[in-house]
Amino acid sequence: METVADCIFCKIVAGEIPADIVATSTGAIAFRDINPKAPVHCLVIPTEHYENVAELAAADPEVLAELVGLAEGVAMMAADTPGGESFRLIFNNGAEAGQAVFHVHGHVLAGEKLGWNPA
Ligand code: DGP
Repeated sequence: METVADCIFCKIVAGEIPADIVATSTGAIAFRDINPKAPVHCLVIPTEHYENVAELAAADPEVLAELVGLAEGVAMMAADTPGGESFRLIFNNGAEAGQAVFHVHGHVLAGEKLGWNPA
């Protein structure tokens, strides 16, 4: 499996640093964000290292679809909250868009009626 030695998310995949993993699939995992912005705030990541969502989509669209499926599963865990079955899935792509960790990750936000909607 391709990894990047100093990538914090590769270390989470490898079990070298702890994370609250809530779901897994063949090529992806979901774990709670260390700095949650909603009652449910998880990250969905591929187990293999890709820098951003565009790179992942070009290289392995099936794993990108896995990330979406995991995101839906994570959101369903909060289905009995005010947010119901709704969720937001955000990929920051590039530093100027807010990406700080360069192992592609989708932010899954759920568990409340979500505010701020720039789109
Ligand atoms: P972004 O700005 O889109 O690259 O989001 C990076 C997210 O990763 C940010 O919300 C905080 C989270 N994060 C960074 N380091 C760790 C970590 O070691 N563990 C966990 N669970 N989350 C982390």
